[in-house]
Amino acid sequence: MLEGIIIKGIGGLYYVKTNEGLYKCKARGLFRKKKIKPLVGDRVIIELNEIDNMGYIMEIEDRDSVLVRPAVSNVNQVIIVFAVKDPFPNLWLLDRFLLLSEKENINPIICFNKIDLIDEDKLKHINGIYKDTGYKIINTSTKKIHGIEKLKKVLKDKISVFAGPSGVGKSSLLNFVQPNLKLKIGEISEKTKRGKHTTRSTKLMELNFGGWIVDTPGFSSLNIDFLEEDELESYFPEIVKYSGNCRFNDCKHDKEPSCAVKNAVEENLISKERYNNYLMVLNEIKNFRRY
Ligand SMILES: Nc1nc2c(ncn2[C@@H]2O[C@H](COP(=O)(O)OP(=O)(O)O)[C@@H](O)[C@H]2O)c(=O)[nH]1
Ligand SMILES: [Mg+2]
Ligand SMILES: [Zn+2]
Repeated sequence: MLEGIIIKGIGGLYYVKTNEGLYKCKARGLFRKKKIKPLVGDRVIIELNEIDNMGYIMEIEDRDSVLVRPAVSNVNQVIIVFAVKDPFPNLWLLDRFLLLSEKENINPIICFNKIDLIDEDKLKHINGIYKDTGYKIINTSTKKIHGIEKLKKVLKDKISVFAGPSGVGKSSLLNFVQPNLKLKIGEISEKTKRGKHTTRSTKLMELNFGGWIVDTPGFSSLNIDFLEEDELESYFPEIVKYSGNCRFNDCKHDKEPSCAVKNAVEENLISKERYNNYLMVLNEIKNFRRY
């Protein structure tokens, strides 16, 4: 019996990293009967078969979390990487990434990369938009080598998913975190390569200072049609902070009078950008619920 973690799964075969090495494993038939599918990220107990030197997954430890896309269990955090410039930061998209992490119950960390491309005032402004969310923010640059140590500290001993649009510097950052990863820089996005290898399997990459990185373009889908109007505010930490003081219990912080959230926006306690994005998502939900 050996303990390990599933780092890759291909066609019913699972690669399990243990203290004694990497083993190709099959899942015990019992799992299939119970309709349990082992996931990358699962902590498992395996038994080795001397004859074919394969392992069998005998037990799967209870999962702390399950991310659907990419399919990984036990993810501790998602590092949402956006460039402050080139490409221009689409904060509306960033907010969607944050929404998804909140929904999946996975701690988001915002990483603003390419800070060498803007001046300090601009950086302060963009950081300020997220100040009241309470999310950890890490400013980085791979050109000026800034923030890499901070990033490493956050990644240590955790399972982290890197998410964010292409071209923001995810691969560059990871290469600085651990040079032997040798990820290709400036790779065209997965989508444009259609035809070649469209289905990339999810894989955990081990960090030599402890921890795991999920090698994937991140959340592949930013569909938010799973959101309900009533729960939306619960995914905006800074809105939750004030919504209890609205006059109406079911206040959506839109056109309602005596709204504590709108007051907080007026007093700069909630950033206008975040509030506007909240309204945009709210309207989107209202629209698709109508059909
Ligand atoms: N100015 C600047 N450019 C960067 C920085 N990090 C990455 N880049 C550049 O941004 C481009 C995209 O980087 P890449 O790591 O492939 O982005 P990915 O698509 O998110 O993995 C490359 O041309 C990198 O050289 C940075 O901190 N500052
Ligand atoms: Mg890349
Ligand atoms: Zn309100």
